[in-house]
Amino acid sequence: MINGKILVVSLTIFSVVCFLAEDLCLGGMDKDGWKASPELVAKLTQRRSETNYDEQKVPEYTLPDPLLMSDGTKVTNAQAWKARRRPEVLELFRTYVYGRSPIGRPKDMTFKVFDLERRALGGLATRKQVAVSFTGRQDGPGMDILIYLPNDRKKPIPTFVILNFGGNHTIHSDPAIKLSGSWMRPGSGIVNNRAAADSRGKASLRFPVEEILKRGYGLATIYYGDIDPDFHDGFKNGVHPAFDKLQEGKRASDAWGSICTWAWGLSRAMDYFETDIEIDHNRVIVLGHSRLGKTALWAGARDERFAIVISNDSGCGGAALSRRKFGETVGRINTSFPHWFCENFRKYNGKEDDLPVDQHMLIALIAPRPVYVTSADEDLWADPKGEFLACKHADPVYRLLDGKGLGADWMPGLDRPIKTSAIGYHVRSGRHSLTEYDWRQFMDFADMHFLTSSQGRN
Ligand code: GTR
Repeated sequence: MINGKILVVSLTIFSVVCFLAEDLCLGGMDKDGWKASPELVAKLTQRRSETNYDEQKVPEYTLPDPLLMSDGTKVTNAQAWKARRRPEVLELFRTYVYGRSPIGRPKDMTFKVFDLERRALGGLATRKQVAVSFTGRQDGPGMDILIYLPNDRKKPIPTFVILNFGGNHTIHSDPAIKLSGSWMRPGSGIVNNRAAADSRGKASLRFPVEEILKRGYGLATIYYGDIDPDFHDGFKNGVHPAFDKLQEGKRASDAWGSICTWAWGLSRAMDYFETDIEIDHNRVIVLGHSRLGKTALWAGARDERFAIVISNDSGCGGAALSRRKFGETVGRINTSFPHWFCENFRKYNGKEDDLPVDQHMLIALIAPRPVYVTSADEDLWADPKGEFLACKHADPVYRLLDGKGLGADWMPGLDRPIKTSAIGYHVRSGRHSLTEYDWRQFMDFADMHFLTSSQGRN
């Protein structure tokens, strides 16, 4: 009898401890987690009545199982994922979403370091600027990589690589940064002429260069328009004329869209990093904001040389699940930006349920490498919940490969990052932007992973 009582008491204590432990494992998360502000939902719905911002109106959907092969076989071990399912999923994204890029390193590509300053930023950094010619021809397409590396750390340096929207000179007021980045949208009179000297440092709030260097990281950045200007001209500008293979004068329905060209450019930057002994090419973190967040995910998915992948507010065609049709949809994005994806993607305008993939599978392609996804509270266009759910549904692949996934079942509260597992996530206060707060979480996340990696940090 006494033994029975002891058993009941012990079991009760045990379940309370388990309950608390579960709560602790979930980072003390509220099961309700983040929710969009009803006032904001009402305001945005009024502004764009054709767009759904209401969680109640998200349709029922079934996601494709990332661990189910097209032939119906279930993937049950890491070997089958790597050898069969991962290539299959990659191929689906190539064929139906982003398009196909040339394979490997272009054979005539050249790198030229045209600037090397050992005492940049008051001695804090070494600055390098590298001209990349994709075809090795002066008149061919190319890009400039701007690199800062901290001077007070042992080399090689783990480095963030990020595409920028306005030209390399916009990320910092350092007068030695080569002015770059201008193109004209034909017929529209819209000029992206950030090449003007007065735009130096204009985007510096998004690039806390000194803070990054002080934390022991390098920063490499490239103007995305160098690779492919961001407007639709029938794929005549940027890298297209040099690399596109037309079939009977026509582009293939899976020919690369601009997101794929930008991602390809990031891989070419990685080709350079592999030649620079001061950069730790085994610890390169690819990061991007918004359309360039979509790009960072695709770059990290297709190129396993990137050690960590970070998507900031990437939304539709990035981290957000398409099937939720919340905020920006496949039909909307393909209409507003017909040059971003491959032609096949348009077949799914309004038909998201027919897509053979959804964006959780894009995140799964990065496994087991660490990935970090962010959302912003006011950025309902990018569907914060859909971005979180894509992480959650990529989790089975991470768990199959290394036992550590997202480590959370519910969305965390506002400004409560999940950053101690292989999949990191936060929803930050404020708008669609890349902020110092975001960068701090990214550096904490990288610190944690690089410290625990066998190579350690210097
Ligand atoms: C918006 C677009 C989003 C996002 C954003 C950006 O207009 O609808 O998908 O990519 O632009 O890149 O700033």
